[in-house]
Amino acid sequence: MLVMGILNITPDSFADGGRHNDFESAIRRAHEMISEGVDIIDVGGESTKPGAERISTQEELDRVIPVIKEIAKSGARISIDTMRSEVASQAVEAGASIINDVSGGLADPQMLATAARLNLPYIAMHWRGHSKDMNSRAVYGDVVSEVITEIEERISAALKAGIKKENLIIDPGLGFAKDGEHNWAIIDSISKFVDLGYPVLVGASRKRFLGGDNPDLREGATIELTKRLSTTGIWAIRVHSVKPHKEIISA
Ligand code: PMM
Repeated sequence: MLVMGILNITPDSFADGGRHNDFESAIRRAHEMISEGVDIIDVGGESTKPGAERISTQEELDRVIPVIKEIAKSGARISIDTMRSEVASQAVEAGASIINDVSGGLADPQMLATAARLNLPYIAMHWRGHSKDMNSRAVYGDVVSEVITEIEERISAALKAGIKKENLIIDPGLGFAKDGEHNWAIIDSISKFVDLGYPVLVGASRKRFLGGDNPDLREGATIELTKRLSTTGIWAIRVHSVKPHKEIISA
């Protein structure tokens, strides 16, 4: 199971603030993750936390492109966490080699065709709408079967757009239009997602359903969950801290 390390470049990600300091902090953090054995560094410039407002394409590019260019020099494998095809294209030019789209191609009508043209691994996450009002979409009869059906629809759309089967990765999208009960039901049935025949990425790290209002307190639960997921056949986990996850996987 691979470890994808999160590198969010949003104004609230680094304590010191300011564009230059954000850049320096991001590069420092990337090198730290590399020294800890990270497999993929997931660079994102747009917050998708519940309630988050969107930023402009230019703002997103200004945040991620310089950081990707710099990290790429180290030879690290980089994914770009974006819903925008323009950001995906420029990120790939800058050195990213995986596209991580939390909207599974739903936010930008050009995304699937762009991913097909770029011919790189494409992560399609389960998504029901933008973060601003996603909590109102957390309504399911049977969450597991509905999320699987909706992921299957995205797989069909991706294949139809020309994305190769071997480039497709799926993600159940924990915390995206899902409450705590929904997230746990999906985790309990993660083998059903693995059985779809595509690599599965799971992003649970420090999310609210792991308990507590302070994200730091959710870290222990995240590591426990990684231990549990490490025997399920999933492809990778997306986490904030790299070292403890690497350790628990190899323990
Ligand atoms: N979660 C967040 C952002 N990007 N990408 C994928 N593929 N899966 C996720 O679960 C996911 C993601 C939000 O978490 P963060 O605010 O801690 O980055």
